[in-house]
Amino acid sequence: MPYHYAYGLYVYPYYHQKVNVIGNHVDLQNNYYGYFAYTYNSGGTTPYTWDYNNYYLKGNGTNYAYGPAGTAASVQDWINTGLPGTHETAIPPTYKDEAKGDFSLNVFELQNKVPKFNSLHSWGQTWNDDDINKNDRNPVRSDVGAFEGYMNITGVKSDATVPAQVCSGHQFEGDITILNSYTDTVYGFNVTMMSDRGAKITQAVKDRILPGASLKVKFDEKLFLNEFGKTNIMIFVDAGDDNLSDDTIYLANRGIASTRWRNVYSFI
Ligand SMILES: [Ca+2]
Ligand SMILES: [Ca+2]
Repeated sequence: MPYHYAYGLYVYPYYHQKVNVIGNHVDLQNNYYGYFAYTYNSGGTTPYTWDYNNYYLKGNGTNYAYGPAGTAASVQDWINTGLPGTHETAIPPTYKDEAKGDFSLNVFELQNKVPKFNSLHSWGQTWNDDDINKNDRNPVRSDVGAFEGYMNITGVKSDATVPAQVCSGHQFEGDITILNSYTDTVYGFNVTMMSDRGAKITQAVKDRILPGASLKVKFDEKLFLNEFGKTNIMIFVDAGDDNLSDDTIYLANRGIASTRWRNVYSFI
């Protein structure tokens, strides 16, 4: 294909005043010219919300993007033109089953990332609530690409205990063991511990956890418990994943709140 020109996101709305190009995945390989983004609008950059797209550009003779704010030869150049937002990425994809034509993405960095945007249409349908197969999107932040994938991290247990008597100023040392229930390595998400008295500490998990592996995370900071009496503490995976029901470990002292609570410590 010595003179093959391939277009990724070719969007030529010309006079349209509202243009959303959000959350797409582009794979352009081995082309003479790989036009990964190509757009024009007579209103300049103003009509666009163009962000959260991922571009995989490999083996092209020339990578090229064109828009009202200028041209670009790489994804970073493209961001630098100022037309797109700063969440455009160039993350290599792993597909679920490329040989069988299943191009669902198995990439943690592209999971649950795209925030909801209001529909531009006047007839009031909701925006981006389902994927190309009519499967539900994550209701808060959806995946990049046409297919919504299921990404899950599980809170397994905590070895921490809440003492029976909490004095004002007690410093609680928290930990949580988490399980990577997803098919790609996970990292860079948050864990949080908080009491029902208002104290809260959030910490990023920087270590990489392989699929199926567990990690015990200790909180660097301690939770200050300032009030005497029954204290409930929750420690949870704070990752905005696709299953929020398996994130939280509940700890309590001086009484058991309900049978729904796991790892409850009673010191009556
Ligand atoms: Ca997802
Ligand atoms: Ca989860």
